[in-house]
Amino acid sequence: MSDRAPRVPYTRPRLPPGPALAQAQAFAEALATRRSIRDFSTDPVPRALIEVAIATASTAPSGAHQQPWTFVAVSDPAMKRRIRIAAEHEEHRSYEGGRMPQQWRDALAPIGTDWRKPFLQTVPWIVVLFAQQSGFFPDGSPRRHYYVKESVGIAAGLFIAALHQAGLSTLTHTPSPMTFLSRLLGRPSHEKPFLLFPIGYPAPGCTVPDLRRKDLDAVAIFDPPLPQDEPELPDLADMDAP
Ligand code: IYR
Repeated sequence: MSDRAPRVPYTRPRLPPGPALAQAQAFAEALATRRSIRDFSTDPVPRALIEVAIATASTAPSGAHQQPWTFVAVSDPAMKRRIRIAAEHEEHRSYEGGRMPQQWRDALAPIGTDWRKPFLQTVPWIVVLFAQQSGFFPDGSPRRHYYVKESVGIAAGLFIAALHQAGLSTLTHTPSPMTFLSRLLGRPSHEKPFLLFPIGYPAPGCTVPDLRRKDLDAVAIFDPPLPQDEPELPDLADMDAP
């Protein structure tokens, strides 16, 4: 097929199982110290740290390698103030205006959140991640994007890990609805706001809820048994026939 991309060799250094496990465990322990915070220090964060975290996020796998994400980084105090006010306006309507069902409020009670989002104004950086529902062919015509939520979700995970590795903290914030961000940040209609990340260092005296993470047993199943009533397998040889 003529449209197939040229291929290049790919190898990785293979560690023996012992060192591999030690390296993987060290990574797991490092990520286990990550927490979402809401009390941010006002200390400045160099732009280069944000840039490298975005570059790391952008290594994520994506549907048809379309990389359907835009990271908008904001340090301008006037823009942060606008974002805070608009977010609090929406959140107030959600928390206090009956837009949030009681069941949802109950689920959030242990976290102790409310409509107030002062950190949006005081953090050194806000990064808003947009999901591109479509993009463009080189001739400028629209090009559909595939598996956008999956792709952007993976990029968000890598972004959070990269920030943590840089000694920074963040919060996966979802002021709802988030449409005000498109207008404020001047994004086109084919991009939808996906997540908002306030980024900085924890403030002195910062606390987090005393949460526990689920054990491996509660989140992983290894080798489930084949179902008893498994039907005969189709003959794959038929599928290769011309
Ligand atoms: N968007 C609201 C509500 C909220 C929802 C969930 I699910 C959370 O884990 C935390 C908050 C807010 O940001 O306060």
